[in-house]
Amino acid sequence: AVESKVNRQATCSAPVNIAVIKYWGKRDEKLILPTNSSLSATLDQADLKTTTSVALSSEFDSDRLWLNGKEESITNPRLQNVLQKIRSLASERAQTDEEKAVLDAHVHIVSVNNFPTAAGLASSASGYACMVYTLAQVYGVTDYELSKIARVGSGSACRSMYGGWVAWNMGTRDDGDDSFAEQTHLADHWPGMKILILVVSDRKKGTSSTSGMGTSVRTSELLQHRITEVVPKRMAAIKEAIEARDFAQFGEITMRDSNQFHAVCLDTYPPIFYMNDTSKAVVQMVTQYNTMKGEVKAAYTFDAGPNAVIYAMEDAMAEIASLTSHFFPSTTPDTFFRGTTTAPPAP
Ligand code: 2P0
Repeated sequence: AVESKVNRQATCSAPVNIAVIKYWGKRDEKLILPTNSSLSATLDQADLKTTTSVALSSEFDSDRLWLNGKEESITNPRLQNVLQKIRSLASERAQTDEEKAVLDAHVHIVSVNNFPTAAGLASSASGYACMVYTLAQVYGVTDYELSKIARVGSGSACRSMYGGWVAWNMGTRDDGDDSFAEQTHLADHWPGMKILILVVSDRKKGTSSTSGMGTSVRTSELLQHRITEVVPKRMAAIKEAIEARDFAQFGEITMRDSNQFHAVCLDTYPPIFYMNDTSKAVVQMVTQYNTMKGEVKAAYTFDAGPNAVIYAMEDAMAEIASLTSHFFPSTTPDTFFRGTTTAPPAP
C-alpha cells in the first residue's frame, strides 16, 4: 500500500470576552461543567486576542507547543483533553487514506497573545477558544459544536467561540453535552456599545480562578444562594435589557453581578481578594459619574484580578475615558484597550 503523507496548517485568531453575568463555580471539575450560566460580550478582532497557528505533519515526531515565543510542555491535562477530543472526532470521520494518516501525524501549535498573559485579562478564554478552532480546521471537524471542546480547556473559553453577546448555558446533563455557548445577539444589535479595559496591574494574579472557585464551591453559602436564586433571574433580565438596548438596566445588573461575585470571594473561607484599592476607586468614580448623570450611563465589572472593565455607550465612554486618565494618571494611554462589540464572530 502507498503510504499517505499529511501536511496541513491553519492560522486563526479569537478575541477575549468580558462577562457581565459571571461564571464562578464548577459542578464537575474534569468536564468543566459550571454551577451557573453566564453571559459575556466578545471583543473585536482588532482588540485583545490570541492568534494560533497549527501545523499537522507526518514529518513531526511529537506534539509540541509554543506560547508567546517560548516552548511549553504539551502534557497539561486540559490541553491533552482538548487534543484527544479533536482527534477522536477526526477518527470517527476518517474515510480516505489521507484522513486516516492524519490520526498518526503530530501537531505543532504556536500561540501568541497581543496582551499580558494571566493578568486577569482572560488569556485562557481567547487561548483555548483559538486553539480549539484552529485544531478543528486542520483536523476537519468544524461540523461539531466546538464550544463544548473549548469548555474543557477553560470554562470561559466556550464564550469566545462566538462574537457579539454570548450565553454559556450551564446545562443539566452529567456528560456535559448540553453545556455549550450560544450567541444571543449579534454585535451590531447594539451599535455604539463600548468596552474600556483599565489595566490596574499586569502582574500574574494571586489566586487562580480554578483553585479559587473550587474553594468557593466548598465553603461559600452565598455562592449557593447566587446559584439557585440570583443568576437564573439575572440571565433572563440581562438578555431582556440587551434585547431592548436598555443601558440603565443592563448596567445595573452588570455592576450588581460583579459586586456579588466579589462578595462570594469574600465569603469564601479563607477569603479571596481580587479587587485592590485602585479597583475600588474605579467603582467610586463610576458610581459618582452615574449619580451626576442621574442615570446609569456606565457600568464597571471586575474579574479574577484588579483590572477594571467599563461598559458604556460611545458618548458616555468619551467622558469616562478622560475621567480615568485624570483620576488614574499612573495608567499610561497604552494601558487602555478599547474593545468594541461591533465586529463579526470569532475567528
Ligand atoms: C467569567 N471568570 O465569567 C468569570 C468571572 C473569572 C471571573 O471565567 O477553571 O479561567 O479554566 O474554567 O474560565 C475565569 O474562569 O476558569 C472566569 P476555568 P476560567 O469570565
